[in-house]
Amino acid sequence: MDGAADQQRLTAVDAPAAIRTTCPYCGVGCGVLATPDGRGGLDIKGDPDHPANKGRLCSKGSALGETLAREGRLLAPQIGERTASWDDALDLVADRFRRTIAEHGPDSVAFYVSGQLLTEDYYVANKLMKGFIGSANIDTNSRLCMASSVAGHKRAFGTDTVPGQYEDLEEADLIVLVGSNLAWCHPVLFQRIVAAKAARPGMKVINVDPRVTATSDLADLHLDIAPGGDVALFNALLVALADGGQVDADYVARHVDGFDAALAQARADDADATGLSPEKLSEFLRLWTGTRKVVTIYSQGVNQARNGTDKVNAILNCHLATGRIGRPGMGPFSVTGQPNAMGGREVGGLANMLACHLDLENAEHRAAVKTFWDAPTIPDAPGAKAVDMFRKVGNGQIKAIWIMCTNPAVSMPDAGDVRAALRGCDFVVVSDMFGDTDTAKLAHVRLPATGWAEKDGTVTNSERRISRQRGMLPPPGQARHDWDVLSDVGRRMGWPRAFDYASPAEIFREYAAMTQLSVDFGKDLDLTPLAELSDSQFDAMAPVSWPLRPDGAAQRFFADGGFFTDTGRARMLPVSGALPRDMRDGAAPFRLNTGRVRDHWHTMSRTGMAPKLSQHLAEPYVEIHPADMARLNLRPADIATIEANGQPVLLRVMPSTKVKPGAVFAPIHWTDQVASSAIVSRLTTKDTDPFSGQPDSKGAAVSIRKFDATWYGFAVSASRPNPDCAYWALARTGDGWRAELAGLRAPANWEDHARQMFNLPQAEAVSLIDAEAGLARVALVLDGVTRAALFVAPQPVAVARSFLTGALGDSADLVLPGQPGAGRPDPGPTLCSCFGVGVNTITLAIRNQGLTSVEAIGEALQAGTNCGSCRPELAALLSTLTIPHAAE
Ligand SMILES: Nc1nc2c(c(=O)[nH]1)N[C@H]1C(S)=C(S)[C@@H](COP(=O)(O)OP(=O)(O)OC[C@H]3O[C@@H](n4cnc5c(=O)[nH]c(N)nc54)[C@H](O)[C@@H]3O)O[C@H]1N2
Ligand SMILES: Nc1nc2c(c(=O)[nH]1)N[C@H]1C(S)=C(S)[C@@H](COP(=O)(O)OP(=O)(O)OC[C@H]3O[C@@H](n4cnc5c(=O)[nH]c(N)nc54)[C@H](O)[C@@H]3O)O[C@H]1N2
Ligand code: SF4
Ligand SMILES: [Mo]
Repeated sequence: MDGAADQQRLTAVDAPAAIRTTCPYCGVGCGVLATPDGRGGLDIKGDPDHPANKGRLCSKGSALGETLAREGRLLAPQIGERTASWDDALDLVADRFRRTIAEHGPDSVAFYVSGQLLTEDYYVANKLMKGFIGSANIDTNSRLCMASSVAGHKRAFGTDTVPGQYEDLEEADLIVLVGSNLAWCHPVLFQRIVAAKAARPGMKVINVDPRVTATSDLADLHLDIAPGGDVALFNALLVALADGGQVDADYVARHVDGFDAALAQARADDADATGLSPEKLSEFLRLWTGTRKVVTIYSQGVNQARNGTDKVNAILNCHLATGRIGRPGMGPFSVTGQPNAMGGREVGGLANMLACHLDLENAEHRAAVKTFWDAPTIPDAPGAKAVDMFRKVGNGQIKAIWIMCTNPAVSMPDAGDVRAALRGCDFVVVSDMFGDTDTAKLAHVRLPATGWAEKDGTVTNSERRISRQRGMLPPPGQARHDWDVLSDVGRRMGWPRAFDYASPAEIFREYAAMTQLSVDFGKDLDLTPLAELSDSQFDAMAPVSWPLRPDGAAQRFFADGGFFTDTGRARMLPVSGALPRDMRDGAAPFRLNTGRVRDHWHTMSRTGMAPKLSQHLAEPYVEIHPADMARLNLRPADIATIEANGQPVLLRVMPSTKVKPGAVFAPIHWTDQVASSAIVSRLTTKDTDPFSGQPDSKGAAVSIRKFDATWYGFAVSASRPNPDCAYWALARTGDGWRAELAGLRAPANWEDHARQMFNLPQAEAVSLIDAEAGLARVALVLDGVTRAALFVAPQPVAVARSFLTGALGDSADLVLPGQPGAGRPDPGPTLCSCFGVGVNTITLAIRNQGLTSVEAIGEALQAGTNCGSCRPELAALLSTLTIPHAAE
């Protein structure tokens, strides 16, 4: 194998071999060292040699070992409720697709895929749909994620090119984070910035976000921008750059078109749309105009908006006007969400793209792709973008859909409508690792997919770096790789030669060879040097970023122009900061902003398995400003009914001054598998950006009212409870489950209720019940130990949850008080997931040991010393505890 020393295996004497692979969560693309523990599990560490993370991992990456259980995995194909052979299932899929196409044409079928597929899976899906089925009806959850960035890049650069690399973040003097909660969503990049700022305190960070987040803690300046006000902000900046003599006239003259029109439009704009105080605005302008090395990082607060593409171009305009692009420490930086969002874009996974950054609307590009694939056909019109795709499923224009590696019943806007569309669809196929996702439950055929630890291939991260994911564990049951299943269907549909793939290496070689087309048409994506990799070289492939340079040095784009437009020049675009009317007038009565929490990944199918990741925020919630709570007669920990699209959602009320009055925030992660009614995407709008088709997931108009519970409950149980009440939410614990409960009518007998909910009909009930006061505590005991316990009160239940989640197995008299006995302190809600350290433990240590820094907390308790994801919260806790203390 050409002396390529088994790159992926680091064998130390007497130690099992660690396998190098890549984290399957966010677009940072961290390298992971996974060592089989001999018991079917893996020990997980950060890969010190991976350039993205240099050994770091965040809480989610660190807990990968807790997500490998077979429980819940789909182990065999299913047709309806019956288990089927692969042959039967795939014959059915191929036959139904073929028949539907024959009767109604190729546009009557669709694939809805995912930025979490590996490049090889994605490549085959795209080839099958566009080249052989002959429709462009393949779209992906990247439409909900990166589409506005793609459209903005293409408008300005002529291609979807991210100009910079991660080391620019360390080299910058000013980092502007726009609509990005990097601390929670790209934690390792955030930690890289934290370290750079600690080493160079002169470095400044600005955070542009309507709400205060964990990311704001690092910021020297937080701009509480009005929702959607980002275009006006960057237009104001463009004017300030022009008026302050900061425009790089030479760069613009040589490489940029459209400067005058963009500036004229910016001048016509009203900075009031930013909603910022004049002081904050001028501080922002002062810092940006006065700093040469600026990186502007942006993410879903930019992309997921009705004016998302314009936001992207407003940002790009400022970097183009100043020539601050593609040079060390400078540039716009769209960070990708999913691990392979970038790879999907490279292989043309979106309905309006071709593979290798070629354009579907270009006849020469289409012809070249068709020839390369030796394909019978190639569509000449873009397919349906995600929102339209499900609309067409709903109205019957699309009659068969294959959903792969995504959970649209939870993640699509107006998810209730998407569910109705799938219920009415003639033929729905779902490929997933799990058989009980909300989407899989709506499928006619369920196909078991291998997951992260089992599959092989490549992913491309935010900085265009391609890394290998390597399979380490055997596929459970009959699960198969997505590329393999897609190829099998391609063969069964009648194209045996085109889909005769035996390995991901083979697919990767074909794809790398195909990037010659990109080169031929003068585009950016060139992987041709990798087209000849042998299987073993592919196995051993080290992380590599494109364009490939023999010395492996950082590779940036556009410092000297070289754009991929027809003229070779970039385009600045005139973009208006005027808000669409409904944004200007404010969403009535409340504007719902949605996003992510630190320890969960999307619809939780994997992170929900990890006890460590399920304690930080164990219940779906909505952040509401106290002034709004007063208006709505809501108290802390009440439950609120949030309604839009005719769909009610129940969320726990979390008072917060981090959101503004009139705006509320709710995380996206809870599904019907873990909560009674908490899918926030039921509430979001189908309105999309006109250029990218990306839905506005951050600005739904919702109404809010108190949910009039007559009782509230908290429960712990060794096995999964089966709640029967209006409100419930479940989360894993180290020894079972915890549940938050509330109901409209109390059951007649709490002991019976508990036995039923916990499925422990034989258990002895030890209880304390005060029916008049509405109080009940029931411990269910088997063989002297508590197997489950239920705590009920007429108000939100006040018990020590972190104590109770570890108390199963104790006797009922220890559990029923709901608080730890003397000498056994209550650790409080978990703040550091890696070491399971609670808020109370940290607070006590700060008080008793006089700790004054995050580092000191780490030394005393280990908290914050592994992944560092909780460091912003430790800092916040320190400041709230130490400021009043100092004043005493
Ligand atoms: N822990 C965790 N990490 C993840 C994920 C996860 O599920 N969990 N998912 C990954 C994926 S796929 C993605 S796409 C990324 C997303 O990463 P981010 O984009 O950082 O995450 P979000 O929380 O969706 O939204 C970012 C912020 O946009 C703000 N915002 C809302 N409206 C506006 C506005 O009009 N202007 C501005 N400037 N800001 C606004 C919100 O208040 C929010 O704080 O995270 C990735 N990483
Ligand atoms: N309201 C609102 N909605 C949003 C967003 C928001 O901010 N607000 N964000 C949007 C964004 S940016 C994104 S990226 C989406 C994410 O939304 P989804 O893509 O729907 O969420 P996931 O939970 O990541 O779904 C991935 C599914 O694939 C399965 N899976 C994992 N690995 C494999 C595999 O190798 N093969 C197969 N076949 N299946 C696998 C998992 O079990 C899971 O069911 O949500 C979008 N929706
Ligand atoms: S930052 Fe965390 S979630 Fe993202 S790739 Fe790295 S370890 Fe995985
Ligand atoms: Mo995303």
